Amino acid sequence: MELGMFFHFGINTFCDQEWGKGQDSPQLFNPTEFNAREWVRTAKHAGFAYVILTAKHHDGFCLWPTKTTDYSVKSSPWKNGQGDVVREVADACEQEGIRFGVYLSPWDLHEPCYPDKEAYDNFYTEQLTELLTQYGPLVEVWFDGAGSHGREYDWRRIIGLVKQYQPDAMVFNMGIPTIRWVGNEDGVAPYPCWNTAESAKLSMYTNDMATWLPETPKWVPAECDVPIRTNRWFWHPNDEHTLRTLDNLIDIYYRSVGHGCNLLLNLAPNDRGRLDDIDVNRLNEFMNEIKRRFSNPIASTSGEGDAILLTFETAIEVNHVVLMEAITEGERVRSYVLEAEQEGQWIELVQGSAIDHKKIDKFETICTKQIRLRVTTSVDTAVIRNFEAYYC
Ligand code: FUL
Repeated sequence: MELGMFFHFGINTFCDQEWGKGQDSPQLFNPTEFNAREWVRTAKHAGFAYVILTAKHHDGFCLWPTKTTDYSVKSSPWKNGQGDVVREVADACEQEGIRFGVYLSPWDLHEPCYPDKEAYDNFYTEQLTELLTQYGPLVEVWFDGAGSHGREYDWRRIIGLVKQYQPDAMVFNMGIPTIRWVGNEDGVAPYPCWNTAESAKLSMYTNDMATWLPETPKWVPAECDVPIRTNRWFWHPNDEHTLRTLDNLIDIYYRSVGHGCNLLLNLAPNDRGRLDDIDVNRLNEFMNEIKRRFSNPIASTSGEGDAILLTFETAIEVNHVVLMEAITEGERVRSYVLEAEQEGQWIELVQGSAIDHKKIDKFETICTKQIRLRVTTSVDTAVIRNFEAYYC
């Protein structure tokens, strides 16, 4: 899917803070111009395929009227306690034809039973069941490891519920994950970033590795999460200066999607329940530039085997190649080179290892009539579903 949009919204939005302690009054929650359709349209318009909403962050405040606690929208003045943020965002996603997922923090600073492992497992699984059963198909369930260092939850039961009610949902980084954390909050993947792994970091705040249950599949692609305002997942007043630059976002794209991973970019709705214009404008500027660069290939092809040629009508300037492997067959390519033909000679442009779902290679502009992909190591016949050249 390549592109997902994260929305961090909750009691923190009204308190100028990132991590509430679970003591902020629900009375503060009052997004008077709340507009889920606008959030989702913004994501859709920018070309994003899915949305993840923080149904409950570490402070324990629930954005849906859960039966498990009063610490929720039910106790807020918003819509006289009759509102449901999760419902509105889920419905907007359905209307816009974009997929929807939820973040439910295991760490809960409000819930009095949190220290009692068994009681909290019951509480948490009840919350999760509400989310899994009442809001339509979910694309992903985001289990955040922050704050849970050293804590064992009943993962077998938790994952059992996901499998029972949302068997197609991706599971993020905990229990029996199907998608893993890339290991930083900068939105960038190392290269190569293979889709197979046996572990990943638990969170930003510890060097511990997440303890995955033994039946975790080895195929656990990485998701690169990053906020559009540096180090700000939630909205804060007067911090427009933290908005990432266009160049920074483009670099993030090359190093996440361009390294074969999913990018999960966070936009933080403000205390009126709207997106700030400057964030939306920067997002559109960013995605317009990506579309400008990568919508019109000079030529494209596909094929199988050790050498694939991409031939142009006449000699032309080229400075990018986008490769895509048919990863339904696995990541077979282990190393490759790209070469351009000039006066009968093959000149090396790039050496790479993983191609995976997508690899974006950028190189010095060269004028050529043809480019060749040579797969130098592979574990089986390379299946290249797309090989495109661009001049950006
Ligand atoms: C982290 C959290 O502590 C941050 O607040 C944020 O939710 C980020 C996506 O994950 O672990």
